[in-house]
Amino acid sequence: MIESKTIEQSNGTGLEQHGSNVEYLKERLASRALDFDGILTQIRELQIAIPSWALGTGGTRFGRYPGTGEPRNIHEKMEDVSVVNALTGAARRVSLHIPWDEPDNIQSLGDQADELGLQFDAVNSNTFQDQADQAHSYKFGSLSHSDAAVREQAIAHNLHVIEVGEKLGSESITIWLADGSSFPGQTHFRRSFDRVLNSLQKIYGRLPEDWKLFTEHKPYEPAFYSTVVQDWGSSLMLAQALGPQASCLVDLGHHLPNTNVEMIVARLITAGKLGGFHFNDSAYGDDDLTTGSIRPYQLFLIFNELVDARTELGAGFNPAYMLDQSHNLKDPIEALLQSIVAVQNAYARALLVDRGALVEFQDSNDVMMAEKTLTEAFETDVRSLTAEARIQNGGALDPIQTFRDSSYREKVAAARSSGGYVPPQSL
Ligand code: AFD
Ligand code: MN
Ligand code: MN
Repeated sequence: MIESKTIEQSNGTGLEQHGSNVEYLKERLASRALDFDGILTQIRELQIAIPSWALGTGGTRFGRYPGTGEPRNIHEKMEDVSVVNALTGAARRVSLHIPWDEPDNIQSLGDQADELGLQFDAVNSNTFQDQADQAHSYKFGSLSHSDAAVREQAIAHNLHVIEVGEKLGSESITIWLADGSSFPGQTHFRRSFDRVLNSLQKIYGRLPEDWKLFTEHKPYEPAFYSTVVQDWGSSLMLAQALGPQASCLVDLGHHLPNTNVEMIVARLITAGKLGGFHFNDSAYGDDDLTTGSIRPYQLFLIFNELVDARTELGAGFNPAYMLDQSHNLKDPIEALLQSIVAVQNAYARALLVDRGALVEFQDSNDVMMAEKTLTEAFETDVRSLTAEARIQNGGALDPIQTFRDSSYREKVAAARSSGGYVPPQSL
C-alpha cells in the first residue's frame, strides 16, 4: 500500500461488493476469451503525470475563485500530488513549469520528492509571458521572433529549464509556443516557422543524450489568426527536422471542433513521432476540462489506437501521459482523481477490444460488426477492473470519496493559512 502521511486509506465496506463485481467481470471477460489478470497488470502499469500548475484553482480571463487550502508553493503542490498518487497509485510523476514552479532550492525539492515517493516528468518552458527580470519582451513572439536577441533569450530560457530538469531527474522537455499572429500580414508564415525550427535546433543541439523534446501544437490562443506550430503537421515537420529525440505532443484540447484526434494519433504513430499526451476535455477550444467529461468515446478511441499500436510495436512504444487541465470549479485534487479514473477506464475498455475480430471485419468490410467490436468494449462496465488496479497499487476503491472522508483539504487549509510551508508530518 502506498503510504501517504495525510490520507487514511479506508476502502471500507464497499470492498465486499467490489469483490463480487470483480468475480462477475472476470467471468464475463473469460467468456470473451479475455485475460482479466493480464489486462489488470497493464492498467496497474499506467502512470499519468501531474503538472505543477494543475494543483491550484484555475481561472478564466474573467476571473478566478480560489478555494480554501490551495497550495501556495511547489512544496505544497508536491504534497497534493502525493495524495493523488496515494489514492490512485498512478500519479508518481510531477511535471514542473518553469518559472511558475521553479524551486528556490533544487536539492530540497529533490529530497521532498524522494520522501514522498515522487519523481519528475517533463519540464515545461514558458516563453508566453514576460518575467520581471528579462531583457526583451515576448509580446511579438519568442522562438519565432523577428529579433535575434529575443530568440536567443527564449533559447537560453529553454536551456535553463533543461538544466533544472536534469538536476531533478527529468528526461524530457515540452515546448508549447504562444508564437503566432492575430492579424493577416502581421507575420511572414514561412519565415516565422523557419525561425522556430532554427531556434529549436539550437535547443535540441544541447539536449542531454537520454532526453526527449516534445513540441505541442495549438491552433489558436493567445494568437487568434495564426500560430506558428498550428497543427500536428507543423509539429511533425519540426520533430522530423530536429531528429530522433524529438516527437510530437498531442494536447486533446488543441484542435478545432470536430477534429478527428484519434486519426491524428494514428498518423503520428505511423511517423514514429507520437511523443505523448496532455489529457483534458473540451467542448469548444482549449477548455482544459476534466478528461473524459465531454467526449468519453473519443478518449476510448484514442486509447484504442494506442493499444493497437502497442500490440504491434511492443514495449518500445511508450508515449508520455500527463493531465493538462485547469480546475476553475472543482477541487483540483478531486478533478485530478476523476481524470485519472477516466483515463484508466478508457484504457481498460481499449484493452478489451477483440483486435483479431476487428481486423477481420475491417478486411471483409463488415461495417456494422467492425463498429460493434468497438462499442462492445466501450460499453463494458470496467469500473471494478480499474478499481482493482488501484487497490492492488495501494490506492483507493473510490478515490474521490476516500479523499473527502480524509478531510485532507480542511486539514491543509488550517495549516496553509497559518503561513509558511508546513511539512506534512505536523498536520
Ligand atoms: C498551454 C499548453 C501547454 C502549457 C500550458 C501552460 O497546453 O501545455 O504548458 O497551457 O498553462 O495551453
Ligand atoms: Mn498542454
Ligand atoms: Mn492547452
